[in-house]
Amino acid sequence: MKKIFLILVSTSVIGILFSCTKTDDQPDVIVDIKVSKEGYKPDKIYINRGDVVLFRIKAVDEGIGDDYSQEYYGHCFYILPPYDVMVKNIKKGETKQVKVKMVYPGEFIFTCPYCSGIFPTKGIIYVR
Ligand SMILES: [Cu+2]
Repeated sequence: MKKIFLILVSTSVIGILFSCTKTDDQPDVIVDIKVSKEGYKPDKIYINRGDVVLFRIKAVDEGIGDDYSQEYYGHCFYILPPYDVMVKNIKKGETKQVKVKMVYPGEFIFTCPYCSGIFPTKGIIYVR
């Protein structure tokens, strides 16, 4: 009996540790974001905790470059931990999407790791 309990507890702990906030659930909200060298529009996003959000990120310029033979090109959309959600290499004119269950309350920065050192590609998601 004790053993079964321990197994149950440990598997659920592992489940929590490795649970990803990315999801295949139906979205509650759709958020369209444009990214360019001028930053993200919008750069402030307000979400209700627990909502499944479909982020659709469109790059309106070439970001760090349009040489698609390179490992890094275009823009990114990265929500910092604990979300830790990354959408890489969005080409000019392209829209990429990701669905995230917003389980953690607070303020979370999203950014483009490629170009945020040069351009103001940074924003905040408020989850409450
Ligand atoms: Cu960028």
